[in-house]
Amino acid sequence: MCLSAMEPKSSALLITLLLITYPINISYCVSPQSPESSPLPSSPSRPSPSPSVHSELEPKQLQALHSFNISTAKDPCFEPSLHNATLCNSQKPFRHLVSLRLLNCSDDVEMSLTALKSLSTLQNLEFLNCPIPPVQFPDELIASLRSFTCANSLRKLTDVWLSRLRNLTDLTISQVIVKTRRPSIILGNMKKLRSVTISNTNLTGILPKKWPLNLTHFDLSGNRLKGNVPTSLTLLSDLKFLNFSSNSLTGELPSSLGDLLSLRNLSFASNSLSGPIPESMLEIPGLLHLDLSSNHFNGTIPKFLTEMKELKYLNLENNNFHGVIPFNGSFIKKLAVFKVGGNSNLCYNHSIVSSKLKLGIAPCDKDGLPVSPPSDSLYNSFGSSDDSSKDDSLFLHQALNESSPHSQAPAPAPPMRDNRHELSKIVLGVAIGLSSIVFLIVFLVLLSKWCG
Ligand SMILES: *[C@@H]1O[C@H](CO)[C@@H](O)[C@H](O)[C@H]1NC(C)=O
Ligand SMILES: *[C@@H]1O[C@H](CO)[C@@H](O)[C@H](O)[C@H]1NC(C)=O
Ligand SMILES: *[C@@H]1O[C@H](CO)[C@@H](O)[C@H](O)[C@H]1NC(C)=O
Ligand SMILES: *[C@@H]1O[C@H](CO)[C@@H](O)[C@H](O)[C@H]1NC(C)=O
Ligand SMILES: *[C@@H]1O[C@H](CO)[C@@H](O)[C@H](O)[C@H]1NC(C)=O
Ligand SMILES: *[C@@H]1O[C@H](CO)[C@@H](O)[C@H](O)[C@H]1NC(C)=O
Ligand SMILES: *[C@@H]1O[C@H](CO)[C@@H](O)[C@H](O)[C@H]1NC(C)=O
Ligand SMILES: *[C@@H]1O[C@H](CO)[C@@H](O)[C@H](O)[C@H]1NC(C)=O
Ligand SMILES: *[C@@H]1O[C@H](CO)[C@@H](O)[C@H](O)[C@H]1NC(C)=O
Ligand SMILES: CC(=O)N[C@H]1CO[C@H](CO)[C@@H](O)[C@@H]1O
Repeated sequence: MCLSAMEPKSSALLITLLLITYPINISYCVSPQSPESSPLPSSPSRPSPSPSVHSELEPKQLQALHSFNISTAKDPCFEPSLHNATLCNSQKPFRHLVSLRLLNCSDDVEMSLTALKSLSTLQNLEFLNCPIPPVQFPDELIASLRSFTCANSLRKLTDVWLSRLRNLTDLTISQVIVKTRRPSIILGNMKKLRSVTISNTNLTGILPKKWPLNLTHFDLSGNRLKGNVPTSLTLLSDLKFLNFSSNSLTGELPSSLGDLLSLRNLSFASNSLSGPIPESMLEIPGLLHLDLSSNHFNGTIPKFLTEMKELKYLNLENNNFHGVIPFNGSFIKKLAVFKVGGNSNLCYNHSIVSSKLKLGIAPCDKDGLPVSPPSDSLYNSFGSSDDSSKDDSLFLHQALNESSPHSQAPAPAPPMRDNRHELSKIVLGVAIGLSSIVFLIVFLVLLSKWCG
């Protein structure tokens, strides 16, 4: 008698199963948050105001700030205005500026050579959203600058103008046109660089063969760079962050890419690169973020990726990879982002990876080839003796395999997804769900009366 309680339960189970298999996600994303930090670098940390209030900013520097429309009503060394950030050293009798950030300035601000000359104690200079015309920097300022940022400012920069800034350790340029035929003109002279961002600048030409060897952060994304990735890039053994995404790079990655032992984040996304993922990459112990999406990479996906303990982000979608992916479900679930869709010859082993993960690729057949996506005719031929379609028979084979004792995964979701069918299925599902809840309640009431 009490066994009949199974019936509503199993229909509820059926509904749950139906609902679980609905979401269609080409990519598997546990946490879809954007991994990017703000494109604008943060300013150096500000020392807390010291009690020596009587030391003030050097008068010529104060005058220069005034000429830039920066309010000097308050001592800029103690109470820097919010919008035009200033940072001073603690020299006596006068303090000097070491850092200046010009943010959202009006386009009529004039920066005279005299004013800039007086600022040659600056080590950091930032222009953020300052559409003023390009300015000429005096030699004294160029000698002192260590860090220069120009984001959506100064309208246009040239390679010759930039190449004068030889003492820089940090260079950030974004959303500005940079005129050059060869990026080596810019980077060739700046031997002390540690961090370079030249992003969204319509930079053209080929990548340099010589690099500043102490680079740790290198971002040339969103430009029009062409040609190969030179092998000499792999000499940058301190490099932690490399982003060459959204350019027009071609050819194969250098086979010595694994020499970049300090690498954490790597992106070559959205180029026209081909060939395999270099085997040497298995040497990179701390790789966290790997994005090779939207290229023409081919070959199989190497198994060593599963041994990368730190890996959190893996995007290989929209390439020409083939064969069986070497990952199991627990590896994939450990990642924050995993994308392999858009590789038509890639497949997953259904006895190792559940079809519930929605990887956007087909399951493999016995020979490690993707089972072609079954067509609507499957449902028509189901039950009929007509078994002429090879694809359909493969799919049936697949469906049988899924329920074998090897596999913990439930039967695969119907692979064809038609919106009209989805809608009517939802309506049906809701109807079944509601009626079984009603049935369950009635049943429980009856049961409690009968048992009590
Ligand atoms: C590096 O990748 C991780 C993981 O995707 C991400 O959280 C982090 O913000 C990235 N770092 C930089 C500097 O982009
Ligand atoms: C600068 O301008 C941007 C965009 O116009 C705005 O979002 C931002 O709040 C401004 N910042 C300041 C400090 O005024
Ligand atoms: C770089 O800095 C050094 C020491 O401060 C200085 O002697 C040299 O002239 C600077 N170089 C340039 C190109 O300004
Ligand atoms: C780069 O060129 C494209 C197309 O010509 C243009 O839409 C874009 O605004 C340019 N980028 C910059 C930073 O001007
Ligand atoms: C590179 O870094 C090393 C070690 O920090 C340092 O000795 C060397 O001077 C740096 N080279 C340049 C060109 O700054
Ligand atoms: C590389 O830069 C692009 C655009 O500038 C950005 O969308 C992407 O997240 C960056 N990738 C990494 C690994 O930082
Ligand atoms: C990968 O592509 C390259 C160049 O496009 C080609 O020469 C090579 O044969 C391809 N390799 C495989 C395994 O498909
Ligand atoms: C999944 O793959 C990882 C890495 O290859 C391995 O360490 C782990 O034992 C595998 N887990 C299962 C359940 O097979
Ligand atoms: C899938 O995995 C099973 C169990 O590890 C293995 O026996 C089978 O050969 C694999 N199939 C393919 C196509 O790699
Ligand atoms: C040179 C410069 O950036 N001056 C700006 C300082 O901030 C004020 C107010 O935000 C702007 O009006 C100035 O143009």
